[in-house]
Amino acid sequence: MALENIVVSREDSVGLIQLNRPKVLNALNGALMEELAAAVDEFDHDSAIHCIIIHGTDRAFSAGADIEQMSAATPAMMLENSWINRNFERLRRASKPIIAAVSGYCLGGGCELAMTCDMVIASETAQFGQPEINLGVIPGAGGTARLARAIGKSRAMELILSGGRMSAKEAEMRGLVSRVVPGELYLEEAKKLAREIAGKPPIAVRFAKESINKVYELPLSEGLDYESRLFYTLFSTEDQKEGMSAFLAKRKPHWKGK
Ligand code: DAK
Repeated sequence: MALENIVVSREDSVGLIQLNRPKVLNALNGALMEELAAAVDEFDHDSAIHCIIIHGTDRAFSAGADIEQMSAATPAMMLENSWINRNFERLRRASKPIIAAVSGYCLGGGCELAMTCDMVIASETAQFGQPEINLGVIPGAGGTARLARAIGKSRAMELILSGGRMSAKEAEMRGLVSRVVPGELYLEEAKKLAREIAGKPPIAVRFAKESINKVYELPLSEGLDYESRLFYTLFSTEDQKEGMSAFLAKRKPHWKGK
């Protein structure tokens, strides 16, 4: 597929996807979402890639869904042609970790995209918000569900109902982002984290991601059971034997992903 809306590259075992509609602040249209989900699928099935980064430009991660594409839509058109939700679901199902490296505007569907990723590294210039209310709608790709879980009901309510924005510093303080770094370093820091994760045993990374995401949605007792089943399963891997033998022998482990 010829890519017109994203740029895909790789650095060793890290897959990079840049949203590439800078003239409209990386507004998410159907074509971009299809390309993005396909690129994530491809990296997810590529055994040489162990971590994925999604980023935009310094000015904007993404200013949300393409308002021009949606403005004349009917409910039937939005439902039938639900390019956002269908493709967000493809991202959510990826087994490899996805880092959102966010700088500048991260609004509406852009904020929902960042929240669909597993971690967010933010530039100090990042601004988060769900301004859909100003357009006569509400967040529709996870904004009300995920933002309230991430930062608490009261602040999510305030942000979504007022259409206001949250600074990177506040997003970090409230747990929406894992780290805020100086503007010129956000992508480098995301790559550093991705390389670190890519150097860990792949099946354990996959299970850790699966467990955190699953358990986040379950009652605690069910979550604990789910986590311990994955934990026990890891004792069937060669990497568990290698990791523990290497520790005892005081040498570096060599992961096989088996
Ligand atoms: N869509 C289309 N174009 C956009 C855009 C967007 N979301 N955001 C910005 N642009 C375009 C602007 O129209 C402008 O184009 P030109 O005039 O140059 O042709 C260009 O990007 C630069 O923007 P500005 O001139 O406005 O730049 P400023 O720095 O002055 O302002 C801004 C930046 C981000 C504050 C402002 O552009 C803005 O307020 N943008 C809209 C932000 C927004 O309302 N985002 C939420 C969109 S609604 C779904 C589920 C969910 C969704 C959709 C479907 N389903 C279940 C199917 C999600 C909906 C949304 O995200």
